Amino acid sequence: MLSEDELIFFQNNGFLVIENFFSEEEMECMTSAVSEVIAKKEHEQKKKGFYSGILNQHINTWKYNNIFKGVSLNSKIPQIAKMLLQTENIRLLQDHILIKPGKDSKATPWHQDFSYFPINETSALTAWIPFHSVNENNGCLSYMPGTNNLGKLEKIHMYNHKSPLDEVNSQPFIASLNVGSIVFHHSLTLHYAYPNITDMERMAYAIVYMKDGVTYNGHRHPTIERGSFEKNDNLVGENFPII
Ligand SMILES: O=C(O)CCC(=O)C(=O)O
Repeated sequence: MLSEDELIFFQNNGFLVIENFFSEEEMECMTSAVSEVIAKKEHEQKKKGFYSGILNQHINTWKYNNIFKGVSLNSKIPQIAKMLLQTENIRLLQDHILIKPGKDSKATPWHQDFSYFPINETSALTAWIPFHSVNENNGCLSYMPGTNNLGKLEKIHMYNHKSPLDEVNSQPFIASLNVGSIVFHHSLTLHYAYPNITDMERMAYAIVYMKDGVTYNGHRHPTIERGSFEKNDNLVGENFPII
């Protein structure tokens, strides 16, 4: 499913773009699922908070939308995630629809996803799927190649635009993508999303997988029900389905 060169590329660079990954029908199906999710969530009051102006999200859509359940659990995506994480069993940590508002949105600052995950280990990755072509004008991602091999860098808060790039000696890779593409990135890969300066919202769907056996770091997180896990417990159970 992945070539040896693609695997090596991911190990060395921390991300992998696969073009023409989805057929038109698959994209249409997911696009209609996004509309369903948004219609369902429309009545919910939008909270102005942490990610305001950067990203609006709908988390854990797989729990109530069958299309996203199928895409995240029973598709070629988790099979590729297993190959990239070099493991037989993975678990779904979360999925989310990520909407970058048009016109006045801010960049998503440089960060390593690991800092925001509720896990002690770094063996996790994200599959990121845009619903339109994305580029520097409408919030595409940009990666610092090789940062997946630098370990955990200083935590960059979403509102702290201080650049961690002094620690990094490489040039960003701007992941302009056509519809139908997917990009995978490791939880340690430093990445950024451009502001969306177009009139249209930028819609993407992201799925986060972790290696089976990872443990809870004790921090509050939307996927962890209060009291359900103690620090250092294995993250198992129906909220983290094994694949
Ligand atoms: O979609 C975005 O703007 C940012 C996404 C991101 O940073 C991620 O999925 O890890």
